[in-house]
Amino acid sequence: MSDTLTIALSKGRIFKETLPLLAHADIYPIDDPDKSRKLILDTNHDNIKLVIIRATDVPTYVQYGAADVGVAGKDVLMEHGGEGLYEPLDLKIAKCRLMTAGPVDDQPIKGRLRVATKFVNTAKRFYAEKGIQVEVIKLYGSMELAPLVGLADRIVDVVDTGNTLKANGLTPLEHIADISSRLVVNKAAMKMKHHRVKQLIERIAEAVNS
Ligand code: PRT
Ligand code: MG
Repeated sequence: MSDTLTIALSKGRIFKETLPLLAHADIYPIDDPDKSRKLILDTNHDNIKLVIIRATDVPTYVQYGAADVGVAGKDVLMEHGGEGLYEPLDLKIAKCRLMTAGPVDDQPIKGRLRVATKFVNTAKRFYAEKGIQVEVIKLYGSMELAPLVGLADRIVDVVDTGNTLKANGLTPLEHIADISSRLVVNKAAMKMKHHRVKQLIERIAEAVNS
């Protein structure tokens, strides 16, 4: 392990909403990920780097120690599982709800319920706990389309305003979990870089609570 502290973030809302929290820890990226093609961003500290990756890849990078610390949605963490990770802090950013949804004009469903989602493990767990037999169909995006074209009866997706569901003739049905983004830490880094990681967690916690 080097003396560099690597922080994994995804572009978009998580990056934007994490910036003020990092600023409170006196960490500022030098490059703007929307303008730069760099995947590793320098910061105002020589020994702190930001890696910019897909939201769903953040737990993997942190689990394997390719990043020491990361920010990931609870939806992504529920789906990935907690192996190799600590989850010390709720950042209370990028809030939404994980829901099931279906057509507004729902028809009685014949046979086994078909559920389209990128959250395959979470969906299976949710319906299994309710004792409902489902066929889960893995998608990588635009889940809202699946019921419209007869691919599925239900979707499992994160919902914020609900506008995307509404625009596609869908309505939220069951609440699975309240979602916000979490700070995750590689278990080995928590030991080997204890002082720096602890300090970072404390500064970010202060920012969250202010
Ligand atoms: O976009 P990409 O495929 O790379 O990955 P991603 O969609 O997982 O990443 P990103 O950056 O879009 O989301 C990162 C995290 O933000 C998610 O893991 C969630 O924890 C959180 N988050 C908060 C959301 C939303 N709000 C949200 N509204 N993630 C996605 N959405 C989607 C929603 O599914 C819908 O399709 O945005 C669309 C608009 O939502 P409505 O309900 O406001 O219409
Ligand atoms: Mg997205």
